[in-house]
Amino acid sequence: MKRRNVLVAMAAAPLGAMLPLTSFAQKPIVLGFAQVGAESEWRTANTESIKSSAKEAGIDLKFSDAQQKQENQIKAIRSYIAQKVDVIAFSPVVETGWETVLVEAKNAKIPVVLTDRAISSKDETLYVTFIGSDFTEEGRKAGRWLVEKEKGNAGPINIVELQGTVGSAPAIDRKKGFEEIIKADPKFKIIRSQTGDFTRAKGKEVMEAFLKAEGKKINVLYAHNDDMAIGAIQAIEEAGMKPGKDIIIISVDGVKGAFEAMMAGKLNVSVECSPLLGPQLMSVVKDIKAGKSVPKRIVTQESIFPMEVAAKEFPNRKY
Ligand code: GZL
Repeated sequence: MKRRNVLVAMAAAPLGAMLPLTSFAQKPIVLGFAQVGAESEWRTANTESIKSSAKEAGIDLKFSDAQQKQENQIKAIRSYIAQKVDVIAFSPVVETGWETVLVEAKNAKIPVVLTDRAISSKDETLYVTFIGSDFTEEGRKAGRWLVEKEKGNAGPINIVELQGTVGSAPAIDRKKGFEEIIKADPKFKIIRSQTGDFTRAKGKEVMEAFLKAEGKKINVLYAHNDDMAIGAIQAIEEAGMKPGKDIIIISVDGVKGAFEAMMAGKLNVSVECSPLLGPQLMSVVKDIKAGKSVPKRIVTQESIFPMEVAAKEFPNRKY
């Protein structure tokens, strides 16, 4: 275009068109998230919370599902480093084995946020903050509910336990918190304890084995999540026993499936573990990019839902 025309064209253009675009349209923050998998209702709700919150926050989310395999999560974190994302966040499937890849992220000057589950590394400089529940307290809440429930019963009270994924923070800490409370009274005995890997299918399979081995000796099931408890309920019914009556069932998460089981009288209590971590994660990611300081630990506030309140609480449930 001739010089005159260019000048005329610029004069007519709206002011914004004359400044470099970057001064108006801030480049979106790029967040790489390495999710555990899709093993439970809790995880599905957690993924939904992260994706919808990223969209709402205008954050460009790169998301991966590791099918509960640590090597897949490590691969995803390495790909985010290679893509030079602004922030990396992940829910460590197990507590150990993260130092090498997190040192790579640190050397690449990419801040890391832990959500949902913790790591057991001594080097706290490998991550900015950990946003998630206090799993030990969740285990204590389960134990306290049982102690209260059985206070008039001389015992013995035989408990079978479906543990979460071996080596994961929730499995380790929910066991620890529960045992801390019940060890005060010798009438409580954990007679069988095995992992159901947080899934319904495995929870059912292991409960079938418990029933075959111990049958009517079982008084209580403590499941580290609702999905395993729901699988176990099927096994208990197929064995001709009444879940929630012949066997008292305590679980954790507070997902919709647990409320349905409680309203049907088949589950006695679910300790809440909120998966709705998306909003907190996005606000922390923005704070980190803005250079603000962020607390090392952000604990999600949670409750406990016995079957007696399930019907009233159910309409309020968001996951
Ligand atoms: C807890 C989360 C656990 C849930 C399970 O924060 O890591 O993993 O309790 C899920 O349902 O599979």
